[in-house]
Amino acid sequence: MVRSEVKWPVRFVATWMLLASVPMARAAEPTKPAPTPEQGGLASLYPGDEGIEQDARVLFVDDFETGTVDKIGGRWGSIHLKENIDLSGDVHASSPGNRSLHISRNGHLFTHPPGVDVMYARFYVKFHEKTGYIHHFVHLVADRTPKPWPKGGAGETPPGDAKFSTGIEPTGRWGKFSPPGVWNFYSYWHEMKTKWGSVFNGKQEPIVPGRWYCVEAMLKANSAPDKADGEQAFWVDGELHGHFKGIRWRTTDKLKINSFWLLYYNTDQPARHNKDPKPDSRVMEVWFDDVVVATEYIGPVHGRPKAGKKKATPSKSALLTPGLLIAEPGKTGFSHNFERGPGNFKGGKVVDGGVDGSKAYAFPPGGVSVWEAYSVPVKDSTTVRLKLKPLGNPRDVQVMIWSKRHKDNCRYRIGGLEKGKWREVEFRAIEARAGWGMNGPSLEGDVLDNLKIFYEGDPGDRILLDDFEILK
Ligand SMILES: [Ca+2]
Ligand SMILES: [Ca+2]
Repeated sequence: MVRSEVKWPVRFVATWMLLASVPMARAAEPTKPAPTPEQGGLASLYPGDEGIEQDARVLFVDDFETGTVDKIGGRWGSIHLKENIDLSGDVHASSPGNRSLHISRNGHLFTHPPGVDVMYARFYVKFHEKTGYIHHFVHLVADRTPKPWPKGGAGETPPGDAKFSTGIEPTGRWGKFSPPGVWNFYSYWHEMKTKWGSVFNGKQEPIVPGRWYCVEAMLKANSAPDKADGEQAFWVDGELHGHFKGIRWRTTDKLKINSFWLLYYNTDQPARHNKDPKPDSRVMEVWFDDVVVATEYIGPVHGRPKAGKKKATPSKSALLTPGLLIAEPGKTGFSHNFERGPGNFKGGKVVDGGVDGSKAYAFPPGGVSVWEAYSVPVKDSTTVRLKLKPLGNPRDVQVMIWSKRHKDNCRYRIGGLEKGKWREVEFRAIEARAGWGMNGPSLEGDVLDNLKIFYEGDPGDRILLDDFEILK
């Protein structure tokens, strides 16, 4: 389900401001080509990973050597179920450090390196000796309109200009392998085979529970919208275990790989699917370490740091720095606060009870619409921002925008409204898409000059609308 989003959380804003104030180590220019996988990858240039974060080809690093779990969550940008996450002294044999990240049951870290056309992600991982089967695992994601947190989308085929993703995941292959199973890719893109994604099998080598592994996944976008030359590959302990070619991941070069999701997601579903004979005896715990995300092959940690123990360095990450990943909303093209009447808004009426004691516009399930009040060409930066407060319990709140270009309505769904509470809703015009399932073309290249909001509810229900803005 597509969620509407409020503005970035204060915690996140505080984090990037803090990082922005810290002088970052200047990235070294790459002086020679990256070593191939056979030559040991980028890691071979940085014994013990020491200084690897300063390589211009490296996008993000975390060795979990510094900071509390809260601090680590802050530098990634998004942490989920942090009460299940702690730091452990259990490290892999070639670890240059002393700590790893330990997750029990469920949890994740999520970050946004700068958008690229090819991403490599290397991490060390160990599953508990008594691990069960795992539902979903580590993902690389391309998202045209990224948020600080991961979005849902299970069971939805993403439009080719909006999103694609791949997960490097253990699978039991319907009970053929004992937990956690064998590695495979689980991928979502506009040409995937079923609405539940496509599976890419690699070398069917069972993962040994309780043993550390170095896993690396590569995701490479197709070189042009009409070319099916995208790829993905994965390595286990530096050995290539799967390489898949001929994939048309995207239909526009504007869609970049820009998110890394260290995910540990468990439900009882995989135990059922794999007919686990003893699901109650399983211990769902995992350890991660030495995460490096780059534009070239990284490879396992090579040798020891010159200084003995690696000097702890903070990770570098874009952390959704405004303007870096996605065009910032532009100047205000139109705004209306209902203090001087309804303007061109129709379908309801101006009432008291607006934001901060002001006026608002109350509208019934049939909706509020506005026409001929603004005319803004739709670019990536074009943003709709407004505030809503339901007085009842509305269902399926939808924004509908008529597209002259597609001769169809484009839609955007607003979820999570709470009775009696103001909520700021903000979305990009290109997130509105034609078709009931919002899987048609987007408003990109169109002109935004109308909008309607409607919902399901009792005839007497009302939603208050205030502080309506169109940003160019
Ligand atoms: Ca470590
Ligand atoms: Ca107002």
